[in-house]
Amino acid sequence: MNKVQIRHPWQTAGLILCAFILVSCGTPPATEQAIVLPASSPTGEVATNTPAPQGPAPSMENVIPRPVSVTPAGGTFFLTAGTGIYVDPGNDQLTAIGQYLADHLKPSTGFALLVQPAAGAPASGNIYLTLKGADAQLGAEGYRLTITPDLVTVAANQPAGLFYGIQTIRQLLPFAIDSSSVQSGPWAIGTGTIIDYPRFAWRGTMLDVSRHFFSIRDVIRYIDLLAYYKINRLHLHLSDDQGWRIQITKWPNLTLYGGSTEVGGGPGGYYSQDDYSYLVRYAQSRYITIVPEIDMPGHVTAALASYPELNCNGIAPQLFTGIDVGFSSLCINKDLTYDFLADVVAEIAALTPGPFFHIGGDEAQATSIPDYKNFVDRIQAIVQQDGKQAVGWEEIAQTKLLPGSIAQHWNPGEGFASQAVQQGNQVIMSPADLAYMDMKYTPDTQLGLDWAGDISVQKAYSWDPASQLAGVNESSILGVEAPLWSETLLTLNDIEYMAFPRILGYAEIGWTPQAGRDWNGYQLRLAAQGPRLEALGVNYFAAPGIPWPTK
Ligand code: TNX
Repeated sequence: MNKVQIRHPWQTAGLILCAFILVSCGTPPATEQAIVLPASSPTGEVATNTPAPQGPAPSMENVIPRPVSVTPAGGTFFLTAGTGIYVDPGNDQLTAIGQYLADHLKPSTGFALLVQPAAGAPASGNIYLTLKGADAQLGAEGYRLTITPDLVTVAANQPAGLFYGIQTIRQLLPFAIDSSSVQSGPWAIGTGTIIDYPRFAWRGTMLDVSRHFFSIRDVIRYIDLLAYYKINRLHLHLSDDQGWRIQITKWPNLTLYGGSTEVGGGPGGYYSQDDYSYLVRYAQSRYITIVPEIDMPGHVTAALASYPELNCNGIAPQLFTGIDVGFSSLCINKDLTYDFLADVVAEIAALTPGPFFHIGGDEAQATSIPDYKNFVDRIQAIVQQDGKQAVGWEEIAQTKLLPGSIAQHWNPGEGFASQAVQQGNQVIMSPADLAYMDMKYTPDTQLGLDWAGDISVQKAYSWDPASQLAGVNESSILGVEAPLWSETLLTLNDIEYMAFPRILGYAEIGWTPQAGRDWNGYQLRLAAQGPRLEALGVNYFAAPGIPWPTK
């Protein structure tokens, strides 16, 4: 391993920042694996009714994100080999959700629970997922979970609510439920009622697959972990100076050449359009919307190196494997730039069912302000023509935003996001000094950067998105996103270490009403998640000071 010192210029905050990063070879390219979604039908034999085992259920108070309301009743429901999962008839989405639950319960219980249609509440001993009888108060993503000694019922207005109710059920079972091998049980769930719905519509995280490339296998593992905590947006940073990671059929060199390396000079990689579609579908099956980002007009060396004609002077720069920012720009006054972008946006938009397209827009120090404004006007129009809402880092709010465009606040030293609100647009909150998961936990953390300061687990949790920026309050906030930049991250293990456990806190900030959150209670709930993360094999940072039961 080489130890490399790199300068990170910081124009907007007026700071010069330094970072040490460890560089070695990168992750393998993604195109080779064929990953199969979980089986769509149960494979096991019909379960027989076994006598209910006895044993304690975990506290209902330990769910993360903390539900809106929890009312324990003091009894117990036992999941047994005879438990069936019943869903409303004639709805494929509900059958798939039921099967997802069965698939997740099978490895540790050894039970092959059957998913079956039911016109009404099933007999005693079963789980019932229904779109009937939910209150309007639950909205599109909320659920009501009712557990009696006889029945577990999740009622929601939309399938998403049932999916989130299932995540809660998983967390109400003993932590061994998350083990990948058969455990002895008993599988007890405390009785009571949970009423739950999210504070914000956007509960996201961003993964930078450009600075270092991560395989489809890595990303779907991450998606599965995000779903457990009810995160519903995965923003993929698909291009930057160091690498272009998504195939564009009309511009093949973007990936063939522009995707061929990464920070530190490793082999890079890219997603074929089939790979990307697979990821999108996989995320969809976990109620997660993929938000693709092509960063522009800066952060474009990989593109400029792949096509000389995109450069104002017609000369391609070298590929870039360092971590400086703010030095590259598309050629703003060339028509070809917009032909190129029209192709890129059209191809990605066609592969992306979600309504969002992220245009980057950050750190465009190599673009003049008038050029920047002109550029953002034109790219917003292109994105809208392809039927998507533009999302951009908050610098885009210096320009006239189209209705529906969204600004992402990241720079604690700037107030651009409030300009978006003044224009009637919404904001996603990702303040770097609180929400950047690539910041070190402590000065001793080996991975990560620290230009925005260290972010302890407590600091990551203890902020309210609605009291960060003057003029940006609850109603103008679409939600919260925790970005994970990958300058120093080479493997899935690295991703997990920086994201976990901080991301549980971000999930709760996005979901739970502010009045329902406090650090003292959260610490205890987080501690109780430790054994779950271990059962899931997550390489999390066991932050000192948290009362982890197993440490
Ligand atoms: C700033 S935040 C960046 C990224 C870097 C990150 C490292 C933002 C919109 N741009 O280009 O990767 O810092 O923490």
